[in-house]
Amino acid sequence: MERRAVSKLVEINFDGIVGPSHNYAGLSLGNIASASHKGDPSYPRAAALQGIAKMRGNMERGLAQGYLLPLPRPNFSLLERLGVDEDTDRALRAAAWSASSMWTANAATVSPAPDTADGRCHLTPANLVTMLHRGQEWRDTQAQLKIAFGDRDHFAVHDAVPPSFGDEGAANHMRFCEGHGSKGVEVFVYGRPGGRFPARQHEQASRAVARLHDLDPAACVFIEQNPEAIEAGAFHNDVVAVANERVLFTHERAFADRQGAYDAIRAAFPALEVVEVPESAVSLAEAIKTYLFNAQLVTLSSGEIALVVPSECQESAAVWNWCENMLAGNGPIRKVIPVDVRQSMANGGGPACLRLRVVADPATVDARFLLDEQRAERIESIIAQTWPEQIDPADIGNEALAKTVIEAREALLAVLSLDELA
Ligand code: SUG
Repeated sequence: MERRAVSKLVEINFDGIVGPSHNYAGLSLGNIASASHKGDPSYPRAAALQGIAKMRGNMERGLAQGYLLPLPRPNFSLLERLGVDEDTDRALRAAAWSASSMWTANAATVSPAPDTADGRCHLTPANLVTMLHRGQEWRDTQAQLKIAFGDRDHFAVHDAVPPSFGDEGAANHMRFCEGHGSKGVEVFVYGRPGGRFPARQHEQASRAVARLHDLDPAACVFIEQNPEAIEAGAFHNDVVAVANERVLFTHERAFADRQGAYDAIRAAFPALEVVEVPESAVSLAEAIKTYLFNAQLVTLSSGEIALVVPSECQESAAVWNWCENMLAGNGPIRKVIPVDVRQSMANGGGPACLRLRVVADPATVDARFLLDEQRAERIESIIAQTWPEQIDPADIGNEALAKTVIEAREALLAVLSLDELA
């Protein structure tokens, strides 16, 4: 009986649906794409449809797919608490309008049931305290997690780790395992402050999450991110490394102590297979520009491992040559699949940023958060009808736009029967 229950565990990717207020406000210091697109017009409808197309693609590949809903924006309570008025700096106002919850890799850290002492899947929302516009997310995110994963026999949803220990969730967390349903080794990657850009993941936050999830200390590894990578724009570790089952796909310069990091993971997980991209083939700068590592590394139903990369990777000779050479060899990654998420990419969010991985039996998850053909069509149709086509930076703060954004989200909640999130 027990064995049968365990075999139902699969990886479900919960993508963030891009919210109707998606815009480019240049809010994230250390995130090069966000800074360089500051002030550009944004296209929320196209952005959200790109996201749905990515989800559909993964669903068609046989992968279990879920989603999380956009959070309520503008956040009037934040505007009030900051005393924002007409003369206030635009960035402060824009924070309350940010659609940044789309990047659900920062929604929470997830420890699947086989890894935890009580045999439940544990989720800790990320406090995201380093950035004002992200720090407003966690309570509303937690409210959704409590509904989606409300079955207490199978899930535990915690409160965020208290400040000042910055926690950015799954973007700085990797899990190694023989199969998603078997016990894994969880790797927490943190940054040390002191550089030009903020180190958004604090070691103490990572350690607190591991304790809260009651993980086996022998199956936890804590690794320092390379300060040079943060300096080059890798504000989260998932910009330079990604893991799936036995495979670590990483840039040579992702970790402060490269060999020490591999050795530490291998000591806890001897089957580790490292696919490392050397600086000589793809520079750190090129990796960050194309987001080669901000890819979804997934196991297809055939058992093959595929890398779902941003289409920007195809436009870089260095990156694409490396991918082609890799496929010509006989390494563990057998397919590279480009997807167009350009609207998200321009704010520093690739395919991996847009999803939160949860290993669970889909039957234990609230079905209103799971994608199927019918829900995909409904979501697309609401987006096509109600999401603003374009937002110019000067529109942020505009009352008519606020009304459009609020109504668009409410229409989506209604069609998914999730009005309790209104
Ligand atoms: O937190 N960008 C997000 C991108 C998050 C990417 N997530 C992962 N790597 N997992 C961030 O920096 C930009 C918003 C703006 O500038 O308008 C932003 O928040």
